[in-house]
Amino acid sequence: MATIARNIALQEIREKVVAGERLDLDDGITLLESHDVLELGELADLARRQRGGTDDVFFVNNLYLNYTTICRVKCKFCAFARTSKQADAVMWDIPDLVAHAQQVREHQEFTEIHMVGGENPHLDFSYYTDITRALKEGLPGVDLKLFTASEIHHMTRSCDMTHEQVLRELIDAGLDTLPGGGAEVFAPRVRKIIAPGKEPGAQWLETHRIAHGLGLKTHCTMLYNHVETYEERIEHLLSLRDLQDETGGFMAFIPLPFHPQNTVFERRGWKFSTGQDDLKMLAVSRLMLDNIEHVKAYWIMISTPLAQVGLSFGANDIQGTVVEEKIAHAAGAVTPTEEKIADLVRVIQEAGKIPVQRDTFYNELRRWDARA
Ligand code: V47
Repeated sequence: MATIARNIALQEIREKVVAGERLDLDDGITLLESHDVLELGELADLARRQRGGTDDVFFVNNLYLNYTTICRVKCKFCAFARTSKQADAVMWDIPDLVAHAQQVREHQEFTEIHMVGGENPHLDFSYYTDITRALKEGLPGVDLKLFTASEIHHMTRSCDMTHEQVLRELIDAGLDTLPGGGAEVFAPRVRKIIAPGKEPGAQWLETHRIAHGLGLKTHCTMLYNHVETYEERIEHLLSLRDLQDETGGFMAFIPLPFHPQNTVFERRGWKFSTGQDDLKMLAVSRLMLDNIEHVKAYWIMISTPLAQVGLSFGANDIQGTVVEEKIAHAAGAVTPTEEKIADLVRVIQEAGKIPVQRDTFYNELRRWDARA
């Protein structure tokens, strides 16, 4: 689009945002095509405030666990998965994993465990319910955010149960919420290239629909910066927005930039995302997802300095302390694997915002005053 036409289109979008009108596919594409990242940030922040957003910025004290790295799917973007024959494949015994989490808790009072693994073909369904129950009993008061929709789908196939049955049994064992992983990009064209062995995007959405129907609040993501077009990014966001209209079950959206190192795509010369694209994705997500309250600037994948700037581009959550992140680090993330609470607080305060430590469900646990 020529510059003048783009400026007119952006002006029309601004008018819609000011009037509180919903943005459509063309608006989303126009926003992504714009290089005026400051305008996008300002619009996103305006939209966030218009919908009741304040200066509060949330974070959670959380522990990441990966019960296995063994996965049958072989997604081309993934540097984390292993086959069971690889020497560095990981498969945790349940008591050892619980003991490990308990040890960490002796010096870090995390309130959430975020645990994902892979589509491991060697596990019975009882492993998943047993590990959930063991974590719940061994770590009282800790919210359990376990298993992506893709893992839930894998359980249904390997154990011949419906999604509802699997989710009911996991909830009964202590599951509190689903993380947003596995969504990637819903467009069949993209999935066929980057994740041909994964369930279709429609199934990912259906699994969350069922989870919401059972009373679970969940998370959603999009993996960008690979083969997808701007149109496919926006269509993905609109699918999430439609489901949210229907169920109201998503608590937060997290844009995830693809990291190419140690993946098939690295050998094809693919690059890490740039800061401009990361900020655009935060702003455009906030603008398009007018019905999802929280947008996370995931410092693990975009760096802490950029996540801080992201707080002026529509994000209102900086995710967490994240002890022991492995998925992004297997693919070349150069960020630390953990941030201390004091550091997150400083980053938020220096952005002119108010740090609020939350639990998984955005209940406030502690609030810091704005810096004088
Ligand atoms: O589904 C895998 C992505 C996801 C790579 O729910 C990669 O609050 C970049 O879903 N480069 C798992 N990304 C992580 C995830 C997540 C993260 C933070 C918060 C939440 C939440 C969820 O990571 C996968 C995939 O989309 N991923 N490989 C890679 N090379």
